[in-house]
Amino acid sequence: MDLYIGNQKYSSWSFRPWIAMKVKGLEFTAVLRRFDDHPERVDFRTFSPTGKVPMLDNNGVKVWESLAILEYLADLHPDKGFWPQDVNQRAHARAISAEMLGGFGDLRSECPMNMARRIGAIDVSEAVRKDVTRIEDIWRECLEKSGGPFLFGEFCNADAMFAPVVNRLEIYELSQDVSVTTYRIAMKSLPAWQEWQAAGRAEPWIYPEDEA
Ligand SMILES: N[C@@H](CCC(=O)N[C@@H](CS)C(=O)NCC(=O)O)C(=O)O
Repeated sequence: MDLYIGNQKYSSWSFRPWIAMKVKGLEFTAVLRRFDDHPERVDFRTFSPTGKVPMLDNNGVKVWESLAILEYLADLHPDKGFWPQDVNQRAHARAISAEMLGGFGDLRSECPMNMARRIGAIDVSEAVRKDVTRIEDIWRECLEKSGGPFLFGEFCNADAMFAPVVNRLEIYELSQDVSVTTYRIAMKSLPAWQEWQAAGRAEPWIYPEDEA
């Protein structure tokens, strides 16, 4: 199984299925394709129908879109807890994952994920503040109901969908909420998180447009 990903420093959508596959112990090869213009640049459309990453290739079965990949993995491995077992929790996990996929555009565009950035606040718009408040509410409600350490107790696809947001809230100092802090500690203590972060930090490529 091959998972095509972008730069680990910046590619927030790639991070989502990658961390889920690592945490759930799946065997796969991560195929990194850099975004920037360089002499050996591969046109993303040669391997991905949308020209975007992530893209999963399971022996010729191609799945793109981060959330569709996570759904496919849950179908392939119903025993691995990619979604919560309880039907109501599963519905909640899917709802917030879909909200992440389609929403929080201001936060995503003003505050790019960056695994190598030093922590420090930047000026953000009121729209970003609203996104952050909504995320705090989502995480607080989930953690209070489940008791943590992850949104639904055990790590699941909803945690994968919000993983890049954990980085964004930290590096731009966007939240002082206690749920955000406790959730960040749990996420950052995952060996998978540390592996992705180390790889991102080791990348020499800097893209000014992603350096807020
Ligand atoms: N909705 C897509 C978003 C994918 C996406 O925007 N990927 C970015 C990288 S994080 C990309 O491939 N950008 C390359 C480009 O636009 O040329 C998903 O969830 O997978």
